Amino acid sequence: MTKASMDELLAAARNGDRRALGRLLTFVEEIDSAKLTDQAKDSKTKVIGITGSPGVGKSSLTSSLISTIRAENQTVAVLAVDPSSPITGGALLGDRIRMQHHALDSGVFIRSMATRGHLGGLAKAAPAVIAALKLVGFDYLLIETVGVGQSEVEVAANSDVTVVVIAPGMGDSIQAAKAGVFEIADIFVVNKSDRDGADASVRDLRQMLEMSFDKQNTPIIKTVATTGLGVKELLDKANEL
Ligand SMILES: Nc1nc2c(ncn2[C@@H]2O[C@H](COP(=O)(O)OP(=O)(O)OP(=O)(O)O)[C@@H](O)[C@H]2O)c(=O)[nH]1
Ligand SMILES: [Mg+2]
Repeated sequence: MTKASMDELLAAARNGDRRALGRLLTFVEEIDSAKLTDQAKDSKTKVIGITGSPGVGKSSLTSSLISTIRAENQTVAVLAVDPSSPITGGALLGDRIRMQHHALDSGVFIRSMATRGHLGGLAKAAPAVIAALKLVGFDYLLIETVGVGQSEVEVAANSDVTVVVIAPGMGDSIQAAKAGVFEIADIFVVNKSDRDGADASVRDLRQMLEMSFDKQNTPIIKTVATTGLGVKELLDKANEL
């Protein structure tokens, strides 16, 4: 594809042409991202990375964030990165089902990517796709990845705000500490706070943060992604940072 036709696709995508946007992203997946990333650096898009262990509710939270963002008449793109691991191999389908009620909304654009063997975290082509979505000018870009080691770091590098999601009773706060997630979390979310143990998780996290060198003030927000409880607070906090 020539530079001219790429610019045409970008222009059409900016005008809300979803088919052009789809083609643009397929194209940018093939090219070197450095130039696009540079072009996108002045973008006003707020990029929120959402990571955490399998099943903590990242997709549900993403879906709830979409509703909250749309209620404020803002536009949002979502990049759901499928870890394509045997454990969470069904994630892509599950995500589609969870998010499909947003599919007909012209202010929402959802793209899934496979990691294609790239070790943990973001797909190799993700930075280019992220840059393209920023260039198109969505108000928000939400990036969901499963937190498996390297991925959190990659999400953080590509996001303005990194949200680390845990759920009560999964030993996650301890895991978070081990995995060095503290380094990259701008906000912790204790999702599934309708379940027992949410307050204990918040306490554990707070205690660990207090012992840390420079993370004492990291916000911890309780959410119930399935009902939307706490999600507006999360979005407001992300906008403050
Ligand atoms: N009780 C309760 N269940 C929730 C909440 N949020 C999500 N769930 C449920 O938890 C399960 C997993 O939710 P997902 O949103 O798919 O979690 P995920 O982190 O995206 O999962 P993977 O993408 O597979 O890593 C689903 O059955 C959700 O309905 C919550 O706040 N409370
Ligand atoms: Mg998911």
